[in-house]
Amino acid sequence: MHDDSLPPTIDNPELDSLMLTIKSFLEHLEYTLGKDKYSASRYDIYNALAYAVRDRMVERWLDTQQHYYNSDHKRVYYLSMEFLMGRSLENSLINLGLLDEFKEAVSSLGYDFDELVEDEQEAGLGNGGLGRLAACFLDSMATMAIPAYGYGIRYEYGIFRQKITDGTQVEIPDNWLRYRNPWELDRQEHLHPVKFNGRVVTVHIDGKPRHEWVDTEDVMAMAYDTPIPGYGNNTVNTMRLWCAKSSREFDLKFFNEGNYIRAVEKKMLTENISKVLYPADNVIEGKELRFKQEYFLASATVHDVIYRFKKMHKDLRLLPDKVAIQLNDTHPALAIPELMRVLLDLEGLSWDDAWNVTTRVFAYTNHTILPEALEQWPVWFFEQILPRHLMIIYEINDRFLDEVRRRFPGDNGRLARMSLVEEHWERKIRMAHLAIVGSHSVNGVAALHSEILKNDLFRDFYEMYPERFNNKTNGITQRRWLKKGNPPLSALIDDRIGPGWVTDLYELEKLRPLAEDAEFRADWQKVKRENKERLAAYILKHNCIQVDVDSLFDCQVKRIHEYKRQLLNVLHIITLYNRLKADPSLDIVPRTFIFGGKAAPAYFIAKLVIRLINAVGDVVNRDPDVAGRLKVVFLANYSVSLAEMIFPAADLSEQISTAGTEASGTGNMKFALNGALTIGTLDGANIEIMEEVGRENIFIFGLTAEEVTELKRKGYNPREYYNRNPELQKVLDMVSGGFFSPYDANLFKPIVDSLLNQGDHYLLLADYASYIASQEEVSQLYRDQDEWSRRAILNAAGMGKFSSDRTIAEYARDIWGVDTVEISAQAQHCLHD
Ligand code: 4GP
Repeated sequence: MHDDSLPPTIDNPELDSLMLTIKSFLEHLEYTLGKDKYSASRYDIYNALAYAVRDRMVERWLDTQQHYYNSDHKRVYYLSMEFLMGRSLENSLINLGLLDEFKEAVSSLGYDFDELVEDEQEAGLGNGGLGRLAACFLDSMATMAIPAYGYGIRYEYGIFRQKITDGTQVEIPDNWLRYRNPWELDRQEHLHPVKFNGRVVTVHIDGKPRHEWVDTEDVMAMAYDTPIPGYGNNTVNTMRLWCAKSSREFDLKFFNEGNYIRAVEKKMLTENISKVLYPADNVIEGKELRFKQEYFLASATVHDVIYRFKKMHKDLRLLPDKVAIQLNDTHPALAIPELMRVLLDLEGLSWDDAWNVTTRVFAYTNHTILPEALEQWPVWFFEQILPRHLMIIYEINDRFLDEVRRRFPGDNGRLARMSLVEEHWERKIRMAHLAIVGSHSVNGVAALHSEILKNDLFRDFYEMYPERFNNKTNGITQRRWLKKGNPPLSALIDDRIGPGWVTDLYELEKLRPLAEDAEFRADWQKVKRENKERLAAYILKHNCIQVDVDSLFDCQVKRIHEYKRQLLNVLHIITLYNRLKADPSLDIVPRTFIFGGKAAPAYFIAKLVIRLINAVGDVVNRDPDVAGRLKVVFLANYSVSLAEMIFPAADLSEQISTAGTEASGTGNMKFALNGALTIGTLDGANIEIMEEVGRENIFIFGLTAEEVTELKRKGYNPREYYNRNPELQKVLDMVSGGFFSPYDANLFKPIVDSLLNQGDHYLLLADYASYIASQEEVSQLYRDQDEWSRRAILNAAGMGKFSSDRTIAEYARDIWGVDTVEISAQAQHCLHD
């Protein structure tokens, strides 16, 4: 096929980079995939292109890893049950500085680059904020040349794909590996046995007792590596994901007895461990399989880390000089007793040495204070599945409680509160306590959240170990969330202040004076319009709803959760609808309400809220009385790729959680970076966004975290608000009375019940009036497009702090103690050798 596909210049000895790219693409199509241009499917074309991109990373990757090995710098291991990576093709090309070249190569071969990009199955190995943060951190660590590894699980099925059928969420399995994953390399040689079950025996070696964990059932963890290229440098780091493989192909006993199915059953069951991501965000799944997944990640990773360390060093007491392990929430916290087990039982360290090493290696990040998300595993799980770890945890606890006794004599209440073992009802291990006691650092993810950890959730621990507690306000990578997601805005910014912001987001400060420049504001508005048109076309195609690009795009995209209060947004929509119905000539600012987000499959109320949004949309979108003024759109299957289209098109960013509940939020940062104004509560990182962009450039409403606590303390009665506010009363009566569900009048009753009869836990009614008033201010301002865009520019200009580069720099300096390691440019020369 070469003859009729390649441009004639291919025989020219002066092959330039473009020709190499074309050649590489064609070779992959032919030799890796075994296709020609006649037989290739669109996935083949995409895969050939992806392989060509990966090739350009491989030499830098090998160089980077070789350099880390030779220089023996301290390395960071970021352990996370979730990595919400999104698509890799365009992002890799941007980071490698090859986007234009590859676009040209693709179009010279007659393919449409933008269409090919859409053929990539996104890597959705995460639920929401915590998983996406991990992905942003990988990008920042590579860009800042930090020797770092992401460690996680290679789920065969990522977060489910969401379909909306008759207004209801339907979950479809995400078979993302079906068309192969060109970004990963399987490492058959990196196999670690992970043990489960069995029993513990004590043997005596040189007169000293040693514990051995025997009669275990082992599952092999096999590594799959994905390259993580830094932006504009030669660093390529690694994300290593573990896949469960059976330790034996068949159970010979059953095989010989002729029971073939029983013989392979075991294999299937063990391989289930990496089968599927648990689809719940901010809530624990107390399932045995999830427990096994967590240990699987923890154990395989600890062994890998030690294996790497031992290639260069003998004395494991030096581990903290070379290794920092960050626990992304408590999900991988079993790595603490696992490292203790390895050091004590396999390496023969004393308890004191092992404990010293462990606490200096580990650091723990908390991502939520919601009680339903704090992991506690039944003691009987440990007894059956991890008996040796239970012994170790008990010993950690005994020693820890002795320390508490010494510090706070006679304070039994404190002992019970701080114990690693919860004794009520079923005995359970409190994983957050284990993570705090076993680490040298505990951080929250925004200033308010870290204060709540110290003063409230982990107060006892803060009193005991104040030096461990610190804050690391979250950030996002501007490479994906501005440069890749919003090319027109990136181009405009580059044109005015240069491209320095791509690696130093504080450069956006230079936009501040431009906010006063009418021509710049006009250009800014043009870009926003272009992005709104792109989203409007998507909405028309997928939802068959025509939206007005001149209307205010009012967006709330995130997981559906009661504390995030999508319902409060809906109450506002119904309020506007009622006002228009009461007075059709009312002059209101036209709005398009855009929602996106998945609900955990078993979360009844959250799924009902999705139905309500769609039901309200059905009424509003069809009513001629409000036509041209209100539209409601629920975009199905909110994902990283969809997010990349929504943020650039948004005018208003809804960040309306009950104060004190959203640990940080990161969508809030993505919106503001793309020039949306925020309406929000004083919660999570909203507070710091306000500080950076100025109080006058953000719409703040509602109770503060302190006021929320105070109101609950005094006794909150939602009915008071209902009785006092006729507009609110009407809205709630419509929802509970079946106005939006004429065929099933009681359908939405549970929603109103949760507010009026079950305590309105997230204080929607208390914040309603203030929210509505704030939305009126939003509308007023939107009438003045010039002033609106001035403030939007000031928002983007204030986003410097919210780069994940800043966050990572703080982790590196305060927690990990790692340096940057620049990789020299040899790799590119090799390509041409
Ligand atoms: C999320 C928090 O809800 C969010 O506020 C925060 O920005 C994000 O972590 C990253 O720190 N938590 C989760 C979770 O996603 O599953 O707990």
